[in-house]
Formats: sequence, C-alpha cells, structure tokens
Amino acid sequence: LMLENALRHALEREELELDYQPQWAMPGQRLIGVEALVRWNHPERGRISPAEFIPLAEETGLIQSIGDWVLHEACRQQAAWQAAGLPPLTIAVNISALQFRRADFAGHVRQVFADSGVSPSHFELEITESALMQPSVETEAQFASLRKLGLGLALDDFGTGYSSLSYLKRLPLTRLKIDRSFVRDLPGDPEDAAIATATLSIARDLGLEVVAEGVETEAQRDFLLERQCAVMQGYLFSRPLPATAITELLASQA
Ligand code: G
Ligand code: G
Ligand code: MN
Ligand code: NA
Repeated sequence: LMLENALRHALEREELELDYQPQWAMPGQRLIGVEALVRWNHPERGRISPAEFIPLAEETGLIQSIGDWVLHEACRQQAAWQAAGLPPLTIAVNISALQFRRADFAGHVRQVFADSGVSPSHFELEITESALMQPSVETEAQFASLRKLGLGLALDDFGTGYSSLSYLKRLPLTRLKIDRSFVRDLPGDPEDAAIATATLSIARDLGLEVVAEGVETEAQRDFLLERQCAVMQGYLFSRPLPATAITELLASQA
C-alpha cells in the first residue's frame, strides 16, 4: 500500500525516467532505433524495476497515466533529437494490455502526437501477445487506426503468449520481436534454434521485420546473422542507456 501511494505521487514528483536500449541494423551494426524503458527513481528505495511497478500500476489503474507520461516523454525526446539535427531514430514504446483496451485508444494516441507536434512515423508500439487474447473486431479496428497514423506495430515477446498464427494474418503488424527466452540458449539448444529459425522464416515470408532481443553473446549473434536476422537488441551491444548516452551514440554515427 505504501508503494502504491508512492507510485501515485511519482508522476507529479517527476520520479519517472525513460532509458533507451539501442536496436541495431545488422550486419553493419548501425543504430536505427531504441526501445523506451521506464524507470522509477524512488526517493528512499532508489531505482525500482518496471517488472515490479508496472504490474502494480496495472492493478491500481495508474497504468493509464503512467502510459500517457511515457508516450509524452518519448515524443519530447524525439523532438529534441530531431531539433538537434541527429539522424532519425525509431522509438519503440511498450503498451500495456490495459492501455490497449481503453476505449478509443487509437484516438487518444493520435491526440498525444498532435499535441507534441512530432510525426508518428518514427515510432513503434510494442504490444505483448497477452494483450491480444481473443482479438475482437475492435482490436482489429484499433490496429488499423494506429497503423493509419503511421505507427509501427510490433508484437513483443513473440511465441511466449497465447497467440495463434492467425493474428499474423489478421492484424497489420510491422514487426515481430523474438523473445529473449528463445535467444538465451542459442545456438546449442535445438528447440530454441528451431523456433528462432522458424520465426525468422515466417516473418520474411509475411513481409514482417524481426528484432531479436536479449542477444548477449557473439555465438547468439552469429547464429541469428546466418539466418538473416536484420535487427538485434541486447547486452552484447548495449544495455538500456539514458537519453544523453543515445545522443552521443547518434552524434558519433552521423
Ligand atoms: O527494462 P526492464 O527489463 O527492467 O523491463 C522489465 C519489463 O517492464 C519489460 O517486460 C518491459 O516490457 C516492461 N516495461 C518497461 N517499460 C515499460 C513501459 O513504459 N510501459 C509498459 N507497459 N511496460 C514497460
Ligand atoms: O518484455 P520486454 O521485451 O519489453 O523487456 C525488455 C527488457 O529486457 C528490458 O527490461 C531490458 O532491460 C531487458 N533486456 C534487454 N536486453 C537484454 C539482454 O541482453 N539480456 C537480458 N537478460 N535482458 C535484456
Ligand atoms: Mn518490449
Ligand atoms: Na520482449
């Protein structure tokens, strides 16, 4: 309960912050995007992981205002990078299932972009499979509206949830993220090798981009490279970084 009250005040006390984990176009390892990851700097407890406070935010309904803050902050940062004349970067923002189920979520997102004055075309929303349980006509309409705005739509944690392959057919997705649980034991584990290979193959045939997440070793990278995985993310390349560090990376690549 104490943590819940503290989270309630975290927004107005400006205790939330976004880190950004680089996503690299392979094989040249060029920085093309970042995943925004929210952090809470609690005054007494220090940094609290989103793995701990996002579930709390979902239980308490605070996820709506936290989600709004994340999207606004990502827009503000994108505008700052653009104003500095840095090369374009796609920002991926995680969307909770509860945000997605809000009535007229797509209209709400459109308004956030209109208010912030940045184009949605350099943004991507990451939606987990669990958000798509029993995708309805409304889900399909939301996806279509979001896509029409120019947003990329990524299926996060692909293969871990309840998805059926029919989602890939029915929803206007642009990307699949191979979950890091399938990357961790590459290249040695035959099941993971088969799953990663099959995911890359089906994505290619459906015209979807793929991001492999949780790439930690050169052996994992090389396995994925051999199978033409075009984008990678993980500790081998970089941890999530504060915006200032991304600015430096971008400037050094310009
Ligand atoms: O960055 P880290 O590995 O600690 O993140 C833990 C979990 O929190 C991940 O599953 C990630 O998707 C989730 N997460 C991080 N930032 C956000 C956010 O802004 N919104 C939502 N809904 N989830 C987030
Ligand atoms: O659920 P989601 O895919 O959004 O989770 C993103 C989380 O994964 C972030 O919290 C980030 O810190 C974490 N992460 C990113 N790269 C790696 C990695 O190479 N290894 C591990 N174990 N976690 C990672
Ligand atoms: Mn994610
Ligand atoms: Na993921």
